Amino acid sequence: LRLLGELRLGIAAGQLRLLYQPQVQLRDGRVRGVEALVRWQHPTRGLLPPAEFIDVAEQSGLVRALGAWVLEAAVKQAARWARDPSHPTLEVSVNLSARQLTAPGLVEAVTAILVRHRLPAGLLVLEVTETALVADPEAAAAALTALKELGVGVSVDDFGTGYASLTYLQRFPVDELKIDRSFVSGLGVSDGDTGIVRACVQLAHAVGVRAVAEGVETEEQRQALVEMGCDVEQGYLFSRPVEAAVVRELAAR
Ligand code: G
Ligand code: G
Ligand code: MN
Ligand code: NA
Repeated sequence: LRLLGELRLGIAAGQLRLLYQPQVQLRDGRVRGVEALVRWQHPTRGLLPPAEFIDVAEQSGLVRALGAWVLEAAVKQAARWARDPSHPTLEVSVNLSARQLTAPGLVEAVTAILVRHRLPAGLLVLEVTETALVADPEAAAAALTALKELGVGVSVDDFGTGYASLTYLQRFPVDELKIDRSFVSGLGVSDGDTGIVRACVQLAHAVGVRAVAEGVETEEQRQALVEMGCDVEQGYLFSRPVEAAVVRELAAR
């Protein structure tokens, strides 16, 4: 509860930060986009990762204020990159909590932020989890359909770890599957994990969406993904989450 109070004040006081982790096209090594990852610069406890405060925020409803801050900051940065002719255009992926996805007014809020910063909708991708989709399928389907009409991309995060059935791939208009890093970490080591990753890539392509592998840490994992025809990698092998200024350098090379 103390943490919750501090977080409420911290959001108002501008203590949240965003780091960005590059997402790289396996075809040509080009940085296609980045995932925005929130951090809290706590006045006494240092830079806190989301594991330390997202759950508390989610349970209390404060996650809506946090989510609104993250969307605003990420879109603002994406618009800055989009105006900068010295490096390629970057898509920016933003994590949505389950509550954010189905809260009334999400689509209006996203629209207003895109307009305010003049960001083409196609440069924003929203990451949702399977859990968020099954929690309230009707509301989720309505939100995703409206986001799709707006031109915003939708990605299913932690794919393979949730409880959604495959029918939701037909029901929900998604553009990308992010294969959970628990499977990617076993690539080449565990036959089971290798088979799961291959099946996920094939499934993504069968329904006409992009396959992204998260948590890619070794050259062996990358090679296996290239052979499977996976589209995009994200992970420590290419880069940890970094400041916006560093993204600029990584994308330019
Ligand atoms: O950044 P890190 O690798 O520690 O992220 C840990 C978890 O926190 C991930 O599951 C990620 O989806 C989640 N997360 C990171 N940033 C945000 C955010 O802005 N909003 C929400 N809801 N979750 C986030
Ligand atoms: O759940 P979500 O996909 O949003 O999680 C992103 C999280 O994964 C962030 O906490 C990020 O720091 C972490 N992450 C990103 N790349 C790697 C990696 O290569 N290895 C590990 N162990 N974690 C990673
Ligand atoms: Mn994510
Ligand atoms: Na994930």
